[in-house]
Amino acid sequence: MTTTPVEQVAARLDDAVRSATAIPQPSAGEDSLTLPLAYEVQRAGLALRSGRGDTTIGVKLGFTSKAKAAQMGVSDVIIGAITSSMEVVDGGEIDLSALIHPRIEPEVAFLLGEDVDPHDPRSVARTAVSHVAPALEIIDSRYRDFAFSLEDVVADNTSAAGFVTGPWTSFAEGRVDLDNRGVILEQDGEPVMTGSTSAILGHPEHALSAAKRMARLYGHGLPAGTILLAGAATPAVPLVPGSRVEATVSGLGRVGVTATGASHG
Ligand code: 0L1
Ligand code: MG
Repeated sequence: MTTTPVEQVAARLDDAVRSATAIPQPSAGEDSLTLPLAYEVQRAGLALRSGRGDTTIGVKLGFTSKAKAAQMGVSDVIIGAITSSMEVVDGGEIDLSALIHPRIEPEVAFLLGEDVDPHDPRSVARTAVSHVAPALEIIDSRYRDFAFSLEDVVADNTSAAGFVTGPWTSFAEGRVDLDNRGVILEQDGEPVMTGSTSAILGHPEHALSAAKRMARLYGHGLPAGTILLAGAATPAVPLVPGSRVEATVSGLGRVGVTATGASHG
């Protein structure tokens, strides 16, 4: 069967996910991508996952911290999808043998209680949020050395590999203040990163309008039930075999996961 260049890159990335084997970056070879094409690759990859019953259940933003955006030389966030197979229960285990060189970062997650129409200016993501939770995101670039261009990482579904959400708090108007909340990331009971929710676009709620804008631009849906990972509050750390990682977001609570097995990296 004839496949397009977009489908070929998507298939290579999908194989990399399923075999937990790093591949060369498209930007390093003849498959160099523009940003719109990179999002097409991302969509094609999600279609392959969906064909295996791995459905999209949310979206995530990347490059939401000024430091990370500056490091990448970009001025806007990126959007990816999180799928059912990526979800790990709070307090549960993540098997590193299915991953390449995983890292973990503390985030804030929102749950949409109502549909958001990315194309309707009257549809406001913030008012559609029903709950908020502390979260952990596991990122695992499918590229060698965890190195990539902006287009490479978009094609790779923004390195999305896993996520854990902690206890959900009702997001009644004005009741949950997410401004400049302290965030601690602990590994085996020892703090390894500290930060603030203000590292997420200045305020995690800014991620809601950003996600709506990016969803409109790049064809993501935001139906009721969507989990929205707003972005990292600290830099990511390597996920060490056997370790227990917990994140605390002041005022929201704790979320944790234990790493089992050994990654391929
Ligand atoms: O979730 C993130 O902030 C990661 C976005 C992609 C960049 C990376 O893999 O570090
Ligand atoms: Mg993240």
